[in-house]
Amino acid sequence: MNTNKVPTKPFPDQKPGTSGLRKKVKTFQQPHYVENFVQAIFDAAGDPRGKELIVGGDGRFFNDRVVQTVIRMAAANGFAWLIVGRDGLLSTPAASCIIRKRRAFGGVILSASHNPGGSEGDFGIKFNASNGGPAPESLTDAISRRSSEIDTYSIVDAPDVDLSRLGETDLGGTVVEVVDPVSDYAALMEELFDFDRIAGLFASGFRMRFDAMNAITGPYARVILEERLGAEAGTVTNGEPLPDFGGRHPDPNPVHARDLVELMQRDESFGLAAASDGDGDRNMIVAPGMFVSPSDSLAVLTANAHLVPAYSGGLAGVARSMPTSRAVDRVADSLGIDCYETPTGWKFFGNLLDAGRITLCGEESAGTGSTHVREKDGLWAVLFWLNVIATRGMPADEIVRQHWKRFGRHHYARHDYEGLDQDVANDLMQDLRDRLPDLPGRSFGPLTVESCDDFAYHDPVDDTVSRHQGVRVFFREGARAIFRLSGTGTSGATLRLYLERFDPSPADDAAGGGEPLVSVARAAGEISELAARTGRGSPTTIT
Ligand code: VG1
Ligand code: CO
Repeated sequence: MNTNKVPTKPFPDQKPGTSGLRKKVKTFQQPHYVENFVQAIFDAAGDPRGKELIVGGDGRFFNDRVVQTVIRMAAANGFAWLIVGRDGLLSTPAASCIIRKRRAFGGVILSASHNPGGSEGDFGIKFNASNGGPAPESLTDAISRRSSEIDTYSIVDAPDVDLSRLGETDLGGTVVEVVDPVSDYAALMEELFDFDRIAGLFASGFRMRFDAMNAITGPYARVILEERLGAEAGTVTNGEPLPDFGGRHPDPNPVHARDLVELMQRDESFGLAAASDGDGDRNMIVAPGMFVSPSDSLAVLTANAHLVPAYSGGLAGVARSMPTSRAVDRVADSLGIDCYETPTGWKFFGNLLDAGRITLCGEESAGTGSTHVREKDGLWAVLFWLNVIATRGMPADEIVRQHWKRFGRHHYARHDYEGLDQDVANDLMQDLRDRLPDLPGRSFGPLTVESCDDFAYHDPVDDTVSRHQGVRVFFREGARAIFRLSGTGTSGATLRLYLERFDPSPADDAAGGGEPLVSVARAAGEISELAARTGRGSPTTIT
């Protein structure tokens, strides 16, 4: 079998963002674009010879082509063994699970996660290291540097590997093993949770709805929820992974999965509704009559972790991304454990998890996870909720209300301003940073600024420092506003404005969210001159 060394020229735009390299499909379809980036990964990640690599993706448009390219290039670069999900499919948490289980060198995951798919949509490639987690910043920087100087890549001359059948194929000395994408992951879930108890809950007539959004989690949810746990047939909806996700935006939030929120308002026979995103690492939880904000969900799961077999021995600590509400901080305080605050993006949790400093972690963007893998994990979070509901014998909305009574409530919302001009967005952030020293003591409507800063993270494990991770403004009245620019978008700039306000003795109703945050949003708007600079009177999306 021939190995070709193909001459190439660098592309200027191959710097990974919050989670891998994400671009329009059309960008990835340029000749050599995929190959350059994959070679940059292999060059930066260390000597691949004789090692094992995990390969799979979320099934979006172009997944089937790129997976074959990665296989041919991995063979040419000397990997000994490739584990590929059947049909080139693997959810992000399942890939992480398999990397860890096989003690592999790492994994290449093909996904643009919650971004839309289809030929006009987005594609992405990310590398996970041998701990199963997203490449840390030092490695993504090295990949980006390598991509800017690359002049050849290696690829074997071979026909496509048949990925529809399980088993092993030899590709010029490299074994390509096609595996069932679900089985290792399902086995891990069975170790973590009390499956008998959850099955008992379903047997007693508990109903739920899981919307897989025609993305990767369909096959996982069907096997685990319907086949193993006995949830009624039809529990999993939109369960077929489709290249364009059925035309929907696979981002599980109250906007893109509104029908779930409506279902839980309308139909009292359901005890829980949930959804996941394109690559299966996000979770949306809807209790009867109530959307559970991801920040609240992290706090509730932390407070109830002792009820789940895997976490019954106690938690080492917890972590949340900086914009995530401080609800979990209160729980950590009452448990007497550390709570770390990291920049946005899962890669920052890796060191804390590896060092045994934390057991659970999460983000406001519907990501929750634990030491069981090194990625956030959508279905895991749903099983966690089911385990807690089954053990406490209490409806999910009641669990949340009791939580608020005990700890107080952090009202929370995220306002996204999408498709902004890049320069306008950059200037807004820069001017905001410049004005920070003047803000403390100033009042904006009923709120007075207590303190503010440009968030920098000092990793306590490896001492690296990540600066400019978002501007934080704290108000005396228990409110907080955070500004940062998205690192996952593929056109223009997205400004994210995160609003939070603490209420120590919340009313019993589920609504909230909006009203207590109006004055925080106004103050944030004034401080940043948002409307004047962007010309926008309101956000594109509120979640
Ligand atoms: C967003 C979220 C962040 C998440 C990231 C990847 O990043 O805010 O919390 O980790 O997406 O999620 P950004 O930079 O656009 O704010 V996924 O499920 O798209 O890999
Ligand atoms: Co995702």
